[in-house]
Amino acid sequence: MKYFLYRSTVCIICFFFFVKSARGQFTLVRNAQPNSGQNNSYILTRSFNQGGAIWHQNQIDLRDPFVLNFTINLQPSAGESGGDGLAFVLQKVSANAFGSVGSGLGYNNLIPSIAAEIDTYRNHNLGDPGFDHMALQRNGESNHDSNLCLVKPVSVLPDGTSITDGKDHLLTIKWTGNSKKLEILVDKVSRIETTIDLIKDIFGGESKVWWGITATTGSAILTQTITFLEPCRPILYVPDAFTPNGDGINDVFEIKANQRVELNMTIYNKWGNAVYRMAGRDVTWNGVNSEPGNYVYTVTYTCPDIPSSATFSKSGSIILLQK
Ligand SMILES: [Ca+2]
Ligand SMILES: [Ca+2]
Repeated sequence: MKYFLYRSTVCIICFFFFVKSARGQFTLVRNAQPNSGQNNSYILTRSFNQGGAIWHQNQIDLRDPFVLNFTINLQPSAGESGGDGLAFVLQKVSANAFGSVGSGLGYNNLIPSIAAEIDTYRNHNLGDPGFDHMALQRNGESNHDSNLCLVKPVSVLPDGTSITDGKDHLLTIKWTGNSKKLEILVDKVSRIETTIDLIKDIFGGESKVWWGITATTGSAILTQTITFLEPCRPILYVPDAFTPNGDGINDVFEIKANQRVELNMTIYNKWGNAVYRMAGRDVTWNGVNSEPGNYVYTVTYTCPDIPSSATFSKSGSIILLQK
């Protein structure tokens, strides 16, 4: 049983490292600069024909669920609408990838990749509609008439007004991991929702990818400021056995997470009957009055502190060993 305890201890150390490294470690590309005085805030463009990108230094694993939140602020020059815009991108090209400035929004020609673009400048040759739009594009193709356009353009803001208003807006990326649902929200309102096997169909079986934001200008100016907020990237650590014999080692079945989560756990016996339920920020089962043998747990969980958090789920088997 020492093995289980040891593994738990290592994982607890992992939690803190993971949480610490989840923010503030971006590689800045081309014109991207820190937004001085603001934590985790970057200005990607501020003049004509610029391009900037921020890529997190740690790849994200698409087998795990996550919710990423950014504040985006697109400020045009006085009296102008501004261009070109930005994109949230997952890519497998490099840690400092960049396409080109102008209409490609910095994600064009990145293969393999998937990009949720926020496009504020109409390019007729790329099928752009006449309003600020969001679309989901595959493999660096910016043209919405291409079959690499996975979700056709919709207005960025739910009310159809322009996002180049110099105000802060919340951009949320939700990925459910195993159930393969990708959702993009703006100001907590869903704009794109699709089911897609990112690992198999986009990244050729690779689950770890670079993630970040690209932004460009061309003949119009936008000051594009991106601030990365605390993410919801819960990883659960669940033992696969416990020994409720009172010796102080692995006496209790306990689910831990790498960040603050709300958990809702149910334990089932081998006949599929629920024998125990517990909800809260820590969930445990002491196995008292239960026979040794195989059990199954299911747990749903969410990040209570993170805007637009999703509810995730996980299940597996547990062995209650002889007392
Ligand atoms: Ca455009
Ligand atoms: Ca477009």
